[in-house]
Amino acid sequence: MKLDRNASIVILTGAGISKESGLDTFRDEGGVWSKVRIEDVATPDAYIANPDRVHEFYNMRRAAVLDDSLHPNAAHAALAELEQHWPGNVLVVTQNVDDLHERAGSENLIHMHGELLKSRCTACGDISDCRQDLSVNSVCDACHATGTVRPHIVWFGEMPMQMDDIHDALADAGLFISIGTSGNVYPAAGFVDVVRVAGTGQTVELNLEPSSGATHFDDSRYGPATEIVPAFVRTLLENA
Ligand code: BV8
Repeated sequence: MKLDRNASIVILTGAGISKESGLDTFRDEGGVWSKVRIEDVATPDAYIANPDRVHEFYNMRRAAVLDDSLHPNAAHAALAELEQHWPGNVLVVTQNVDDLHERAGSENLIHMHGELLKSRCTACGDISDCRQDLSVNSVCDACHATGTVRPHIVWFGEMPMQMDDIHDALADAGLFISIGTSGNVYPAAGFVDVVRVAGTGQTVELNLEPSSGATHFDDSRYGPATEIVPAFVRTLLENA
């Protein structure tokens, strides 16, 4: 792959990049959505209907992210190294709500679906770090309201975060890399087409197996992220 050394690179990641760290994906066998229904735990209506159920779901997932046994893997580390050594701009747009990219050293990072380790107050909008269970009895540290603190997560039917910034970056990207995502959830699954329509960027899929959008990519590598991502980053940096 020939790429101008000053080209900007946009990388979309999904649950597959965190799988080898020990976090479940969503749609693989035994994945998150095989245990609970999206309609019961990941929509605004679910939260209104049964906030305790939704808090329980995210408290469990937050505890998994805070577990001492959870660490970034070689794929997260390779993306941080690319950001550090690539001459052009590197942006990671993650659908993941864990903090493994940050812990691996990625700094230019957008959590388009929110973050498990943050909470948001529906009364005053305050966004705070959150490393403990939330419940309907949680009190907002900013406005002191009770029962208004929700997970800072983008549920189905809600607008993902920083979409303008993401679209600006996609329009300028010389290379778009999609890693560890099944290409089922929009608008993230449509980013490859934004780059193709802009006509300036090459597109590559790095995944365990072809995603729903596999045919939209110029190039692809298939295998475990901890193998194919470091190998691909090495190729880019050797040619930089
Ligand atoms: C919105 C919450 C509009 C946090 C999530 C068309 C256009 C626009 C919207 C829609 C549309 N059609 C339908 C919609 C609505 C909906 C949608 O896309 N539904 C789908 C199900 C059809 N989209 C939305 O609602 C979005 N909002 O459009 O708003 C709007 C407009 C104006 C004003 C207001 C609103 C919001 C979407 C965000 C929803 N929240 N999560 C949480 O609980 O985690 S999405 C959920 O799926 C996850 O968060 C995850 O981020 C996301 C994507 O999943 P993946 O990461 O891809 O994981 P998956 O398991 O599917 O795949 C894993 C992949 O990894 C596999 O391919 C596997 O092969 C691979 N893999 C496994 N192991 C490895 C590996 N790869 C490498 N190595 C390995 N070892």
